[in-house]
Amino acid sequence: MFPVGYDHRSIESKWQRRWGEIGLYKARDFAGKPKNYVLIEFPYPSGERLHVGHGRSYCALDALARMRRMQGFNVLFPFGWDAFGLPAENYAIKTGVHPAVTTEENIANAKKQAKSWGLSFDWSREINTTDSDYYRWTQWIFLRLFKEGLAYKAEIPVNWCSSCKINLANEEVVAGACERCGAPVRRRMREQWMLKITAYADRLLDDLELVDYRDDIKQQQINWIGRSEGTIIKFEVLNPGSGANSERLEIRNSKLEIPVFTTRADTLFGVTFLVLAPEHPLVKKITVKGQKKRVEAYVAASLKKSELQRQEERRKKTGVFTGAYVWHPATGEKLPVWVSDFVLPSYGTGAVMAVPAHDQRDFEFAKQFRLSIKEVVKNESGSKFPKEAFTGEGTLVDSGQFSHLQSRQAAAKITAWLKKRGCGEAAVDYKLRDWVFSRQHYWGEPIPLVFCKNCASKIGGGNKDSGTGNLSKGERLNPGWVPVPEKDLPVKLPHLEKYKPTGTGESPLAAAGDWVSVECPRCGGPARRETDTMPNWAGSSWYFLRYADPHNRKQFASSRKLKYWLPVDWYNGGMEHTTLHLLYSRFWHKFLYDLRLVPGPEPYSKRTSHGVILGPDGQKMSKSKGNVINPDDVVAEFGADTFRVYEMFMGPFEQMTAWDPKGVIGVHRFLERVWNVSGVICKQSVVSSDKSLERKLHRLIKKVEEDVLSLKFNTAIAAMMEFLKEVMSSDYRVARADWEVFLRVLAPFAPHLCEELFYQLNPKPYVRNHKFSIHQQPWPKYDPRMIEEELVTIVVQVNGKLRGKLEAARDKEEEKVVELAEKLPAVRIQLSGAKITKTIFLSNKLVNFVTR
Ligand code: ANZ
Ligand code: ZN
Repeated sequence: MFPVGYDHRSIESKWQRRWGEIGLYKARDFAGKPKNYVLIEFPYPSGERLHVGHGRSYCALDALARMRRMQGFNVLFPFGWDAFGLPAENYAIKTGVHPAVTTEENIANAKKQAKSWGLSFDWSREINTTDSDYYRWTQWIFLRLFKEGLAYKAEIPVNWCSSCKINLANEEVVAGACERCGAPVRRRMREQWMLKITAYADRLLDDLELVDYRDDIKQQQINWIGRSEGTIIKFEVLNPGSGANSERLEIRNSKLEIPVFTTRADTLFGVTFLVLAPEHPLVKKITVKGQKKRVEAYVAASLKKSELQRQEERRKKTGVFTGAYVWHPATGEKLPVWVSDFVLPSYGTGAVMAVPAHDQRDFEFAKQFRLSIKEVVKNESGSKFPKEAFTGEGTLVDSGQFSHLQSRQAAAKITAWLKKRGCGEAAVDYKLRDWVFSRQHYWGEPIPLVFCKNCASKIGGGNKDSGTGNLSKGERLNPGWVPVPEKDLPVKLPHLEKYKPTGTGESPLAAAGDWVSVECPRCGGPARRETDTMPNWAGSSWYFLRYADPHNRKQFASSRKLKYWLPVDWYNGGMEHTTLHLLYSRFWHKFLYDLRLVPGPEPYSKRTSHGVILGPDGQKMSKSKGNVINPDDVVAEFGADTFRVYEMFMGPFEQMTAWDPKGVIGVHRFLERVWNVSGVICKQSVVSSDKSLERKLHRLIKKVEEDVLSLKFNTAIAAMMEFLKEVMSSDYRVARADWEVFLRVLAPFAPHLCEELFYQLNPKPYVRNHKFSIHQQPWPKYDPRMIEEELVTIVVQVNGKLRGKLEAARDKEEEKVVELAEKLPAVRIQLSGAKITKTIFLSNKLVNFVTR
């Protein structure tokens, strides 16, 4: 009866079909069991298909999901496609086929792959972010953000690749160059939609305490948010060319001020000039006539540089004088205002008070342009001033009433003093920037807003009678921008044949005249749709919510279902997504939480990341190096179970590991051996297992369970391999029932093989019940008493004469047993004064001391 060889081909397709037919992995809403939501990052369906890196995350979390089901949890383990965005668009551009077509094809192919791996996804909940039934809710959430005043248009620099002729997202700029073509990236100013994620900065930081993320992942979130405490100080601008006191008064009334952000208010008396970022809006306003040309040329040149280039510490400082001056708020001195690209527009206020004696960049700048340097902080040790800036803290000098104070205390006092005079206050600044939420690409969710000139003029004119009272915060913040009514969602992405980037920097949608012209939903007048689309981060910012209720047409998900399934119990994904994606989705979730639309403040209870898989040569896998392992080949040759087990066995889950083809063969042999051993056990009739094997089995159950929950899939598998060896070397002294326990432990890892072998051993329940499966059997319980170490009695002799006995754990190391033996009272007496010449040790049996 028993088939001769392990034929993965027939087994795997057979069981996959059956599991699909009986809906084995369907998650049931409100089932009366504890829920467990296991989530993996959903993939981009690119032309490259799924690779072994996807396999690592999917197979491991699949084993977890399967074990959790056997442990009695109602598991939600869903899957879907993050199908908008650049990868899909790039692929379409490369192949010349419309992204809608290639996306569908790519999904079909990747789905076939994922299915061939035997993953236990609940396919009935599959989602696709490009499906208008899905993105209607992405648009809906955006509109809620807009209405709450968390979306605004701003003129900001965008990264322009002059070779690809497109605007690049920051993450597509690598070391100042375009990620795809390598050409240098220029910065251009453009109006973009922004989302005010900074309004949530503190909560995104503080609530990290509520979650169990791996330490380095938490740290990345903290660094990215980059909270820093300091002072904003306002410097008043003098009228250009002025100097006389009478004119100073005049300007007092004009109130042109330059706010700066500093973490070192204690150095206020050392400020000798101010520096603005080239992008600073005040540059144009304050530059005097005579300096205009020079300043404009400098600003144009710096826009060509990337942020990274600008921050390079060792670069020679460049800059230009605006001709304008500010007053020092404490000393009343006139300070020149310069422009330099080492000041970034996106940090602090985009302007700095330069303290060359105590800031190295300011120091270099002052040297370069012969500006004055004034020392105001001293410290006996550590100062190399005037060779370089002294950046440490110390005692204040030449600082008026604040002299002799220590830095920290001085900073607080100076801040309070400034506040009293209305020219400064304590401030917190974040590295985190608001989220640039528009892209000039075709393949994305349309932003559901229209622009109406008529409405703009009503709001802009400040006419109180025009009924601005019923406007949302968003409309008041963005005059003329009118949301598409919720009942008209989704705003479907029109089918365009010209989907390639236009070369002008505008979205291809701008050319779709019919689609762009609409009636204003507010006043009925002529209006234009927003033609920018959402970034590829949008759809993934809330997809885990949709899985709770993927077919809902009235809401993004029902609150009862959200309450049942959320938060995600365990989320795994790539290390490259542990900053932005995690922050963005946590931000959206918190926003929805504030609207009482989701049950808790955090979306994911636990977050882990898998290590990258390298090619067999230890290099990053890439087509050009020819070291790419195609999972389809592995599955075809060795089967999905081998692929799965190898993906988990190859090394510690969280570490970078090289693919080893020999390792794959080793895993395949292991599974073959499982097959063969099962054949032997099927034929024999051992009623009760060898005691020591039975103990080992119990230990195995415990170990696998613990290892899976702590991401040690590799050691769990090693323990199963070890157990199998023991079975073979102990002459198969395993009862059928115990062997079935072993199969149940292995089932989450090699689901097809174990299902088949379980069936071979127990065909009846399968025949009787079409829905019967090993994957529905309970996870075996280990007996704690069986885990305890087994004790053996060891005889202790001195010169061959029995002097005592001791109990020790089986297989205890020689060294330890001998130590115990020496301590037995009778033995001690015999050994006192004698010299041991030899110690004979028989494992688990005897110790014999030979003396002279
Ligand atoms: C005066 C000063 C004196 C500063 C001194 C430092 C030392 P962190 O700690 O990273 O938050 N700064 C502020 N805005 C900037 C911008 N847009 N581009 C470049 N530099 C900027 O950094 C805060 C410090 O970075 C601020 O404190 C400011 O320089 C500079 F002895 O102000 B400091
Ligand atoms: Zn209107």
